[in-house]
Amino acid sequence: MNVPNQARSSLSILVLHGPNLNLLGLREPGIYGSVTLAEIDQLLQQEASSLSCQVVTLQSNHEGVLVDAIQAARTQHQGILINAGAYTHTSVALRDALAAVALPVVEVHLSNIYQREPFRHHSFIAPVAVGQISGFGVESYRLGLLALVHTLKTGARAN
Ligand code: CA2
Repeated sequence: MNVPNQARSSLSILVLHGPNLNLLGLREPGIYGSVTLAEIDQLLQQEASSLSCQVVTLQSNHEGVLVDAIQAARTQHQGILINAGAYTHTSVALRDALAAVALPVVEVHLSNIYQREPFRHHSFIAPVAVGQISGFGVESYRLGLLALVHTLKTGARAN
């Protein structure tokens, strides 16, 4: 886990990246772009600084590791920003963990999952998230963090 600017703020966000996202910038740049995951994490750290909050990032290819991180977040973080990768479309376990911790969740995707294959159109996470941002590349993460921090600071929800 990457934990800079820790002492700066009491608001802490857990950022979770799911399977294969460690390959970003290294494979298939035509679909997911040329930015690496380390660069995305760096961008989020900078954005967090300007929002006076802290982000802790974790990537895992293992569903159970992500479930453990979500469960642990209950006592360590105030919100979760998640790109669950392919687990978005398959994982009841991640959805149950997110529902159980009851922290505000924002779901993000680099690609527009609704313009892609039909099996990517369903998200198990969307029903337990405050909202979803999909299709803006790296901007999806930045916008997602902004939306999550706004939700936490104002309590704003659309419904
Ligand atoms: O668009 C997204 O952010 C996705 O969550 C990415 C997932 C995909 O399964 C979701 O449907 C949408 C895939 C991440 C795989 O990332 C790679 C990066 C480089 C090379 C290969 C895979």
